[in-house]
Formats: sequence, C-alpha cells, structure tokens
Amino acid sequence: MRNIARTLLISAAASLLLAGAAQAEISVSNPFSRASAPQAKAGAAFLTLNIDAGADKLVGASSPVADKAELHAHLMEGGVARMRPVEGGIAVNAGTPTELKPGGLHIMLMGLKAPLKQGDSFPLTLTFEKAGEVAVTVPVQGPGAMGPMQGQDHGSHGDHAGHQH
Ligand SMILES: [Cu+2]
Repeated sequence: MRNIARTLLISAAASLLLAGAAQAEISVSNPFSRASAPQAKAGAAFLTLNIDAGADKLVGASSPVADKAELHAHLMEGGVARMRPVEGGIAVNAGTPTELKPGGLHIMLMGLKAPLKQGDSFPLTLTFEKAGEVAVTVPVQGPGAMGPMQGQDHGSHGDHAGHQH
C-alpha cells in the first residue's frame, strides 16, 4: 500500500517536471525589409511567426541598425492609414501563423543609423514573453517589396511539389 502511494507520487512529480521542460518552439519565416531612402530615419521589418504548441507573445525587438525597434500596427482612421505602437505585444498561437507584413503589423526601426540597402541584410532580435530572445537575419529587398524574394524561402512549407528546380 505505502509503496504504491509512493510510486504514484514519484510519477506525478516526474510528469510535472517533464511538462515544465517541454518548451514550445517559435519559428520565424520569410523575414524581409525594404531599402530606405537616403534621408529616411525609419524602416520596417516584416516576418511570419509560428509556434508549434500553445501560445506566446512577441513583446519587443531590437537591432543594431536602429536606435530603437517598436512593434507597430497599421490602422485606417477616417480613410487615412496610420500606424501606432501595439499595446501588450503581438500574440502567436499554435496553428495560426502571425504575419507581419506591409500594411499590417510590422517591426518599426526608429532612428536608422544608415540607409538600408537592397541586397544587404541585418540582424534583428525578437523578444518573446515565454521563449525569450530569438535572433533573425533580415534581408533587405527593394523599396516596394511586398514579400521575400522568390526562391529565398526554402524553409518550412513543403510547397516544392509544383516547382521545377
Ligand atoms: Cu510603423
């Protein structure tokens, strides 16, 4: 009797430990930025966030190319596109990619130290509420780019079936 109770306790403790150790993994795909005009003091970075289980929140970002990086959203206010900082972070939920893209959520790079040049890339550190810091390399596309360059995403989606490489 006592032995059984003890065994149960031990296995309960072990599964608690396991649950604590299993951390959801964040993946970042399709990062890109746009070349900035010579006088521009701000730029933006775009990317797609996925998490394999549960939920997390993007709460901050930083990059050596800018004084400051802010999480922004674009809104339409009375027919005028505006952007403002996102309060409380950007949610990432399992099963639904969170897209940061032109005209929507983005990472604003404030106080660019030098213009972003097409063909260059720069490091960006994302800070998540649970996962902590995740480092990303962001390629700089043309000034009007709406997505990463063709052929650069050989990542996660297994969408190669129809392509003739
Ligand atoms: Cu912005």
